[in-house]
Amino acid sequence: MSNNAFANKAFDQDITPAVRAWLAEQRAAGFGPDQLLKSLIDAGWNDAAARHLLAMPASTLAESAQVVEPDNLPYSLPVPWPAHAGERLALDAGDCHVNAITVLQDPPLLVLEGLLSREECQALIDAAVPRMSRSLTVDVKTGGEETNQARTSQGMFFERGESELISRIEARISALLGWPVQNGEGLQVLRYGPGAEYKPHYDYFDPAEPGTASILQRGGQRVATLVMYLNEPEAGGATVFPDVTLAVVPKCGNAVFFSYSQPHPVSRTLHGGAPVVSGDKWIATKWLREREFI
Ligand code: PD2
Ligand code: ZN
Repeated sequence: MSNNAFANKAFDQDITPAVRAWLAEQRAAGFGPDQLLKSLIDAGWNDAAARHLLAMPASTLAESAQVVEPDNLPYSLPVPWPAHAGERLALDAGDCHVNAITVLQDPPLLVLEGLLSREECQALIDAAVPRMSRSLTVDVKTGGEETNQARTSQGMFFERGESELISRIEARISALLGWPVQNGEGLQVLRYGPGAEYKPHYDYFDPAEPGTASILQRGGQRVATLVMYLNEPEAGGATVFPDVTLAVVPKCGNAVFFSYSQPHPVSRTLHGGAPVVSGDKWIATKWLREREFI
C-alpha cells in the first residue's frame, strides 16, 4: 500500500480532509486519545478504524490538517433530528406525541406543537421565578460569562435532572430528538418584559474566537437549539430567522428546533427574539452539544 493510500483510508473509513481538520482542531483544543476515540465511535466509526486513525503519525495527518472543506468551512458534525420529521405530522416523544407543523430543510428546522402541557409551562415558570437574574451570555473572548446589551431579558438555569419536572422534560426532548440527555446543557428559562429582545445571533461558538477552545472542553460544540414557549405575549416576541425570513410566533407549549452541523454562517441559523411589544414572553431553551456536557 502506498503511503498516500495509507494516509487516506482507515480500514474502510475515508480519512477525508474534514476528518484530518477535525482531528487537528480537537487535539489543539486539548482532547486526549480516550475522548477522541469516544467521539469517533459516537460518530459511527468502528473501534479498529478509529484506533488506526488515532495512531497515525502526526506528520502524515498534518499534510492537509489546514485543508478543510471548500471555502474554508469548518468540519460537519452529526446533529439531532426526530425520526420521521417531515414525513409524519405526529412525532414520538416517548411519553407523548408532538406535531411538527412547519418543516424546513436548510436550515434543518421544525416548529413543534404540544411539546409541553400548559401545566408544565406554568410549573417551569413558578420554579424559575425565585431564581431569576439579568441574563448573561457566554463571552467567546474569554470563555467566561458577561451581561449583553443585545439580550435584555432575565433568566436562570436549571441543573440537568434537578427535579422530576426537569427530568421528565429532558427525557421527552431526548426521545424526540434522538440525542442523549447527557449532551444537553441545563435548561435555561428567560423572561422578556415589554421592549426586551434578543438581537440576531448564532448559538454555536465561533471557532475563530480565542475563548472557544475552553468552552468546547465541556462537551464540544453546540449543534442544535430547542426554544420552548411557556406563554403567549400579548404582542411581539416572535423568534425570527432573517436568512430564511421566518417568524415563529410564541404559543404556550410549542417550540422551535433547529440544528447547525457547521459552526459557520453557512448554517443559515442566524436568529433573534423580536422585541416584546406588550405583555411578557417566557421561554425555556435547551442547547444540545456534540458530546456529554459536564
Ligand atoms: O426568545 C427567543 O425567541 C430566542 C431568540 C434567539 C431565544 C434564543 N435565541 C436562545 O435562547 O438562544
Ligand atoms: Zn439563540
